[in-house]
Amino acid sequence: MLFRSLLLVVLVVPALAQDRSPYADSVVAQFRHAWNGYRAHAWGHDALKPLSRTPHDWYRTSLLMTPVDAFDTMLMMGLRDEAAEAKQLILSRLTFDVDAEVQAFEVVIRLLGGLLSAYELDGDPRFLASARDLGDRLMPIFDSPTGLPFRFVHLQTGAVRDSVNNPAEIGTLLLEFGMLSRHTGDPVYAQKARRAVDVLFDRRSSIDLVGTWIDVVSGDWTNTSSHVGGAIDSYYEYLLKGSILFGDSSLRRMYDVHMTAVNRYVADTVNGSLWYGRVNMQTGVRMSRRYGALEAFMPGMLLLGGDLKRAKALQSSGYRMWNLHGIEPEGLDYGAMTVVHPGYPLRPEIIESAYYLWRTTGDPVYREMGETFYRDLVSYCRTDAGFAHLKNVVTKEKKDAMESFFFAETLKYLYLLFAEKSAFDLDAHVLNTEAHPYRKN
Ligand code: DMJ
Repeated sequence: MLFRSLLLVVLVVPALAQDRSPYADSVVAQFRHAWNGYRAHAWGHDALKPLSRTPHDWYRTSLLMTPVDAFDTMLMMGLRDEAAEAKQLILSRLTFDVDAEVQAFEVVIRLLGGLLSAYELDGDPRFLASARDLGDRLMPIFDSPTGLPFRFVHLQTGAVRDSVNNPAEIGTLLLEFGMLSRHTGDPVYAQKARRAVDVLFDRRSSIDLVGTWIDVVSGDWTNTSSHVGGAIDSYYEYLLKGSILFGDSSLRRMYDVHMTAVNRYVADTVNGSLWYGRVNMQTGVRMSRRYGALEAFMPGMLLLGGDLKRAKALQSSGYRMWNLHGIEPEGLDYGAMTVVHPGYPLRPEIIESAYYLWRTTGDPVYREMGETFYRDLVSYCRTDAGFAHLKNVVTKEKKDAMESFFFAETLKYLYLLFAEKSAFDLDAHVLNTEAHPYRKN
């Protein structure tokens, strides 16, 4: 009997690793449901408010956040009609010649990233022209005395503001500006983004950590809390992904310098479970035991960087965090196992990590985790017109918002987790921090 079960495992597990789970089609149906809500109630706007069924725009004029973010997911899911209508909307209506002061990071990862991947996947040069126009309008952010970018720029006047910026918003321009240079042949975009990263790296502390806020005019840190959550997270992610996408070993060395310090000071083991909390960047002294939905990207990044052991351990901790209330909170005190920030804005990171782990190990436990995430999302967040954020993961009270990254990332990673491996050639691509794929060469 034991022999038969073992034989079954040996025969079935490798086959399963290639299989498409029935959940894949179910995720596509949920994507359609959310897109139909956007179509019916928010067409041409940035996003749908799924409870009031009204549109939401970030600025005075819509920049089509949802269609641009959603387009490559549609192509991956084989939703040809939806992709055709999204393409038509984007190419006929999207303009960056608007009276708006935008947050560079957000438009870079969602719009510049979405347009670049649309260009690679679809081939229409109008996507690249639009990406270049946006890139040119963003360039004034780099005109600071240090070369570190400002946070906001006016798309028509080029006026910049907010000299205090953070590592994530400084470092997470590397892939998009690098790809813009690759596709246009103009090196200036890559050079500016790379210089910003070099300057930031040089501002690291003597123990090789970065803080949360830095003044781009003086180069001084204004907040010295060091962690792997929002405001720092994708700086580390882009050092690693930049090294892979551009074959740049110096970026890999920078990543390794930081990860050695992060694993020494920021990593924290409580009752045998691995977490990453908050410490002072200069001393390494622990400031708090906070982990959350954003930090949950970390297992995926650790895995991509070759650290399978920590990736698995941290994903198990994240899964405990999720199961505490049946859906993960924005902030958890992992010492007391209590919620400190109760919202859930449909974030993808824990699913992204499950995808990388599944894709690499083929261990069914990661698909099972994904099934839990998926079922809970549908149970608690689905509405008649789409999916809604939760104000509170304990009470499950909803909030009237559906971020565009729900289409770009959350549903894409769920789909890829359940689809057959060949649905997307991860080995040939790097996914940006918004899950937009770029070809390695
Ligand atoms: C996305 O816009 C990106 O993944 C970003 O790096 C972090 N926040 C959201 C998703 O949670």
